[in-house]
Amino acid sequence: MNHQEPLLSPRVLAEAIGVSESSLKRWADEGRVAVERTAGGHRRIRRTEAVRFLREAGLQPVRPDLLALPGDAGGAVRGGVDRAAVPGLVVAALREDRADEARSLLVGAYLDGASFPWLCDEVIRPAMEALGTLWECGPAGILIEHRATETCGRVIAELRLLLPAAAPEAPVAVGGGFGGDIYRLPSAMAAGVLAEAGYRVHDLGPDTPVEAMLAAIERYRPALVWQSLSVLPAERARVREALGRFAAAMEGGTVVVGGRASDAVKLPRLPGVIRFRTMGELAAYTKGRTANVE
Ligand code: B12
Repeated sequence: MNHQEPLLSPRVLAEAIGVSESSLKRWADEGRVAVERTAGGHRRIRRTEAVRFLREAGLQPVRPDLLALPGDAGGAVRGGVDRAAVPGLVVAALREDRADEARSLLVGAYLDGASFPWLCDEVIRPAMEALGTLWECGPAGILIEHRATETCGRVIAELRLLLPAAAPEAPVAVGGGFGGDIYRLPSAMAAGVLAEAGYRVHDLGPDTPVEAMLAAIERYRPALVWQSLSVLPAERARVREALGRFAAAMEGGTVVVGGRASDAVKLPRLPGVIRFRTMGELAAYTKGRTANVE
C-alpha cells in the first residue's frame, strides 16, 4: 500500500496537465478523477489516481515535474513517447550504463499508457536477453549486466509506487523464485502484475526455500501463489513435489509457475496448478478475479 504517496491539489494537477482548475474540479465532480478531502475540506488527489487518470484519458502532462514522479520520467513524457522506439532506446541506455535514462523511458512509457506486462515482456526481458552474453567479455560486461539488473529492479519498484493500492479485503498473492534460483527480476515483475490486478502482494524474492513458501502460505492464506524458475535444481522432481505441497497447503487456490526453466518441469496433475510463459498471460488470467479489474 502506498501510505506515503504524494497528494496533489486540483490546482497542481490542473497545471501539470495543462487545463484550468475549474475543468479539473468538474472532472472530479463527475467522478472521472477520485478526490479525497483534507481535514479542512480541501480536495486532494492521490498520485496513483492522477497517474491512472492520465493513462486512461490519454493525456500527456505539460508539466510532468509537478507530479512528483520517480526518476526524470517527466523528461521522457514531455518530449513525447514514441512507443515503438522504447525497447531499442532502453536496451541502448542499459548497455551504455545510462541508468537514469532507462528509468525515465520506462516510467515515461507507463505514464503514456504502456501496460506494465508489456514493459516486462516486450521491453525489459528482451533488453536483458540482449545483454545476456556480455559476461563472456569479462569484468566490464559483468558490470553492465549487474547494473542493468539493478536499474530494472529499481524501475519495477518505482512503477509499483504508481499502481493503485489493493483494497484491504482483496485476495492475497504470495510468491518468489524457487530455492536456489538467484534471479530477482521475474518474481518482482509477477508481484507488480498481481499488485496492478488488485491483489495484496507479498514477494518473497529470489531463492525462497520451499519450507519458507509453505510458512508464507500458512501465514497469509493466499488465493494465488506464484513461482518463478529461471534455473532448475539438480533434482527436477523436487520442483514438482514442492508445487504439489503448495497446492495442498492452499486448499483450493491457484499455483502459477513461470520462468525460462519452467518448461522443463513436469507439473503435478492437480487442479489449480498452471503454467504461464509471460507476464501478459498472468495479467490476462487475473482479469475479473479482484475488484480492481473489470
Ligand atoms: C541478469 C543475469 C544474471 C545476473 C542475475 C542477477 C539477479 N540477481 O537477478 C547474474 C550476473 C548474477 C547472472 C549470473 C549468471 N548467469 Co545469468 N543472466 C542474466 C540475464 C542477462 C538476464 C536475466 C533476467 O533477469 N532477465 C529478465 C527476466 C525478467 O526475463 P525472464 O527470466 O525471461 O522472465 C520472463 C519470462 O520467462 C516470464 N517469467 C519468468 N518468471 C515467471 C514467473 C511467472 C509466475 C510467470 C507467469 C512468468 C514468468 O516473464 C518474464 C518477463 O517476460 C540472462 C540472459 C537472458 N537470456 O535472460 C543471463 C543468463 C540467464 N545467465 C546465464 C549464465 C550462464 C549465468 C552464469 C552461469 C554466468 C557466470 N559464469 O557467472 C551465472 C550463474 C548464476 C546462477 N547461480 O544461476 C545464461 C544461462 C544459460 C543457460 N542456458 O542456462 C544466460 C541465458 C545468459 C547467456 N545467454 O548465456 N546472470
